[in-house]
Amino acid sequence: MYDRVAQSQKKERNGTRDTSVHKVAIKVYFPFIQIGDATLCQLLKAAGFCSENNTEASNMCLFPRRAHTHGLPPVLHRIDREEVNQLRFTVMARDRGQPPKTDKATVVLNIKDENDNVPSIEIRKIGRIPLKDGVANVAEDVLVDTPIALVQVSDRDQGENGVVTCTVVGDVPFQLKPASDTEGDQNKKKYFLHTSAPLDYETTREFNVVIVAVDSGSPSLSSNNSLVVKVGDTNDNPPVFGQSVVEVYFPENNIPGERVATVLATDADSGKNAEIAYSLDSSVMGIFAIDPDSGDILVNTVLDREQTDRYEFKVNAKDKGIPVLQGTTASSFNLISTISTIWFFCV
Ligand SMILES: [Ca+2]
Ligand SMILES: [Ca+2]
Ligand SMILES: [Ca+2]
Ligand SMILES: [Ca+2]
Repeated sequence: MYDRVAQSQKKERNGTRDTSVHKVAIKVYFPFIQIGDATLCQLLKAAGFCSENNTEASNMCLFPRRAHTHGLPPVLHRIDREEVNQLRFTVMARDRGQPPKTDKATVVLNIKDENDNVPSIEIRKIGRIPLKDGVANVAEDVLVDTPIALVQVSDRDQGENGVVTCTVVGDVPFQLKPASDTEGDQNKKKYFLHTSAPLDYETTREFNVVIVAVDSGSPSLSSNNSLVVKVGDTNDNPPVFGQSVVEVYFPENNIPGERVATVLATDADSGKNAEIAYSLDSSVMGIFAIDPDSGDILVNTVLDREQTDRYEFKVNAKDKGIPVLQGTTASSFNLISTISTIWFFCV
């Protein structure tokens, strides 16, 4: 689209209007420099005014050069305001008298904007949060309100057509906050994507964060971009025994090395954070032993009820995370050995 700001001025010569404009050749000039048809057409073609297909210079240009053309000629090529927002040139009219008389006027075409560009959304790495190929890795123990990515939105259109509003879609623990309090270029805005609630790897390991940008054009245009947030595990869960107390009945006069019982603890974390090593109280070392991996409790000696009929000790379960977490504080693991029975507790 275009506006005519100025058009050919009517010219009076020697006080008398020259009405003999029957066969007027029109040539178009860029300011200051008169150029030939070919160059002109190249320039206009670059500006979007010329037909791509017609190789005849005189027919390629915005002005078809028909001598009787009046007013603004048709535009032969789609104009993109985002490429050229104003075109200023000189139109010259020349009659075919001898000697020819000429006149010229400057024409300025201001291209009106249409809302023909959707907002663009870029999501970039920020700080120490790794972000690559649209995937950010965020540890579950980040504080609420931690910025995890930079979001840049822009719109090539003008005015309201380029004013963009940006939001996070859906129920995810993330929100956008403007990167700056000051009102800058409305067509380009920066936001930080923040965490808005605690993350928990054990509950949700991955979020697909969809960001939608809508411009204020009429009708408005929108676009979206997304970021996958992978929540990383941290060692925030201690091992937990399935039973707080285990009771075992075990015969005396046993064979040394026999398995008394097996204890089992679980850990909600992953990897090393969930690998468990079992150990016994030092008070019963030598009498009992435990396999650190399997939790099998073995008796190393021959138990004699008349000597000791009850053993109480704690079993510890520690994970291999950093820092190491241990079984809960209610850790009174009791092994009670009666004459022929053992029962014990796990926590
Ligand atoms: Ca737009
Ligand atoms: Ca536009
Ligand atoms: Ca753990
Ligand atoms: Ca964890």
